[in-house]
Amino acid sequence: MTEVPAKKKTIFSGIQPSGILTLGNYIGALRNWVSLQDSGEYDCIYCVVDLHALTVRQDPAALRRRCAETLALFIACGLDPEKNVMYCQSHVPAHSELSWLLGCFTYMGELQRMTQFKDKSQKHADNINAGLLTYPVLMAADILLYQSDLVPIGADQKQHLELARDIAIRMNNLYGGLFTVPDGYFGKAGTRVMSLVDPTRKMSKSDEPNSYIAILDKPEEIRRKFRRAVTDSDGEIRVDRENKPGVTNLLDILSAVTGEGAQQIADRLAGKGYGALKDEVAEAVIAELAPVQARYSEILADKAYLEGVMQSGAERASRIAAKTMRKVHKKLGLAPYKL
Ligand code: ATP
Ligand code: LTN
Repeated sequence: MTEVPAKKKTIFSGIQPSGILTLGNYIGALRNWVSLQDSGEYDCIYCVVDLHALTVRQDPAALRRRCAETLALFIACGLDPEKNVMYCQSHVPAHSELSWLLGCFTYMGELQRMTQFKDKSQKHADNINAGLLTYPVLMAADILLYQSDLVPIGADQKQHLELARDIAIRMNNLYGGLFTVPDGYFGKAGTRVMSLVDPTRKMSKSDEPNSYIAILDKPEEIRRKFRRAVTDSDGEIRVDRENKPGVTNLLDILSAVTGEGAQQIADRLAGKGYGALKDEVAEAVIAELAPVQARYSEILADKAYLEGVMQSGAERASRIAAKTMRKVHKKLGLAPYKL
């Protein structure tokens, strides 16, 4: 008897094309996505979530460009479009459609207490649009559409994933067996890369350029940004997250890139000045990013290839999504139709 291979678990994750991807995105997300792909244990779906990016004002030309660039960067970081489904969210209309349906099963109170909604409402006080409030519903749609088992995310997205689970459980109770209830998948602890300007905040692509290292920054720029990174005035290289967030962040970055323990690096560099640490981090990051940058230029130059990847990714995603949508239509009682 031939054995039927067990169905692999489905992984889904997304990144907003809201800016140039940073070293934080690379260490905290992309690099982990590549290891998940390489493990061969999962069916992975990686999405450029352009609809989410529209919750804050975007320049249309820049947004259009960044979608393709973000996909090119996925590939440059080592994600293989043959092994994973990779595409742009807006190319699969089922995301928006399911988002509407899930919204009818989500309570205002649940959305209003989301930390990200409160933060972003403060940050964009002149544009507190409904999309900012319903952002987590669209994210739940992304995840539930593919019956995802695992969702690799940073700690900041935990609350949103909890909500996706609550919506799935609520609808499963009402209609029976609609959605897989997803679990979060958190990479190694301590891989939160902090801002170079304010090391108590996370490095973020929508912050000012000096606060982040972009994956595509030139070596000279990387050296300059690390050289001016905020540290402290006691001059001692040691791991101390509370009192020395700047120095600890540099040690963590170096550790994440080289694999040497942060404590070990601190011991090795003890007695040296911050300049030595900054130079070492800069050179290690430059070496880590060099091959990614080289591949990126090649991929971006081949427009036809990139368009093909986008197109076939969207087609593969649409086929999986259509299965869930048929089930949802049927169970919710929407009138049957044939296309
Ligand atoms: P924005 O600044 O637009 O809010 P962002 O830079 O915070 O964006 P996202 O697109 O929200 O990035 O996140 C994409 C993925 O990268 C998420 O899984 C997130 O956890 C991870 N990530 C983002 N910034 C960091 C960071 N500084 N350290 C570790 N992981 C990060
Ligand atoms: N909200 C996430 C991006 C995101 C996402 C998703 C992540 C949108 N949809 C689905 C995982 C699964 C963020 O800001 N990092």
